[in-house]
Amino acid sequence: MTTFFDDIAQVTYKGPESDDPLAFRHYDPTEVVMGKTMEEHLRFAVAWWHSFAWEGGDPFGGPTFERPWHPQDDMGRAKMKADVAFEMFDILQAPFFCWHDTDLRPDQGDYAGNLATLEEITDYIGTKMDSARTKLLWGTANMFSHRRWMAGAATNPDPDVFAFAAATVKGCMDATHKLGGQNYVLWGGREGYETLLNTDMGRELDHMGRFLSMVVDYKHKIGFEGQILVEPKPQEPSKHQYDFDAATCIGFLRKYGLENEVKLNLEQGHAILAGHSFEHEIAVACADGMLGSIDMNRNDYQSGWDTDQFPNNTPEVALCYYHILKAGGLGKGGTNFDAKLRRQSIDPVDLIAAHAGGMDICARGLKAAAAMLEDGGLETALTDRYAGWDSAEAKSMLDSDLGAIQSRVLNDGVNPAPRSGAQERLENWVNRFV
Ligand code: XLS
Ligand code: NI
Ligand code: NI
Repeated sequence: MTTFFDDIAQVTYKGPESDDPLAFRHYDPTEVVMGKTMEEHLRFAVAWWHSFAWEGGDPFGGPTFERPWHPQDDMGRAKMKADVAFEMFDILQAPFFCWHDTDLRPDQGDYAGNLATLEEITDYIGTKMDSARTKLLWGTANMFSHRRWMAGAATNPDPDVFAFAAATVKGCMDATHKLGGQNYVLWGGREGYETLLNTDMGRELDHMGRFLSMVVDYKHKIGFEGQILVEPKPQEPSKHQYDFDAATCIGFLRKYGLENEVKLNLEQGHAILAGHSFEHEIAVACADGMLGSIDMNRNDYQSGWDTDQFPNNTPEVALCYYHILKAGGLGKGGTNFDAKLRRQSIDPVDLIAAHAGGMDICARGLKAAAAMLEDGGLETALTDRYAGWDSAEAKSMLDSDLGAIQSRVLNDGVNPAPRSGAQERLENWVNRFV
């Protein structure tokens, strides 16, 4: 046991009337909502990078968090960091966690050293998992921080960097598989460009497609039964990233024949950066059966940065879970808090409060979403809006051609009468639940 979270008791459900600052008011893991417990629906995960590896720096200043496992250049302290992580999982009763290789182990500067330390620390984490309730939602490789990745990983003009990336992903997939991970994620933070003046985009996309095919082949080779997910984000750190948004990723996956093998890990803040809402991104993925998992956070709407704050807006969250529930739920995916403290929130209790609050907001959103679905008002309005397409005549038009349709319009004197979209009535209806 470390002393990091000394005196902080397990966070438990105490109901909406509780004024305990560290209690769940909405997240009761055992409460059944639409046939499943909230724990089964939401599948919360803690992100190792934001909660334990990030030291509180920003572009203008260095670390603000002085944690006992800093500096993070030593295996002993990497293990202490893992000890603290599992103590936090226990306090929160967190069902899952997620990691990048670099969050877990100190950098050794070369591939063999990085692989050896990753194996050592993931063995250590594996023994901790034996006696914990917390499972691995996903693992991933950080192929964007070290300077070797500055011009990309799979899309790097240097084939040796491609090789280093392939070897890195193999090591991370092996570690994810060893720990029983339910997904493996690829986020292409440097897979894009800073300027088109030095970039052969078509070639880079072909390399990225081939790389992802190798990932899929390797998944089958080792019998990994988790999902392979790509995470869209339009920019930051690169000026332009190829996995721009859900629609772009789906097009990319189709181009390289990977649409049945790879799904999407969608993130609220990335949707905002792409000029979308989170529910837009979720709806795009759901329309194609491509929703894999979500990274739940929020951006500051004024700053224009990927600020990765904890979610705290019930109406926004409710509409996201509405689409998720409608599509049948998160499946093997989950709700990963890809969210970090503000750099002034330096106390250990801030970490607990941030997660407890985020879990509560998501639970509240889930309950509102379920109530909306159970009421059925939105669905009825949607069904009514498209009811004209239920007739055999309307359906047959889709197998027809422009000439035949023109004849019918002329013969029958088709002259459609506009109908209200009723947006305000629907918005008012939603507001009854959130
Ligand atoms: C960064 C991404 C990253 C991925 C995992 O913006 O959200 O944290 O989730 O590499
Ligand atoms: Ni992000
Ligand atoms: Ni993310």
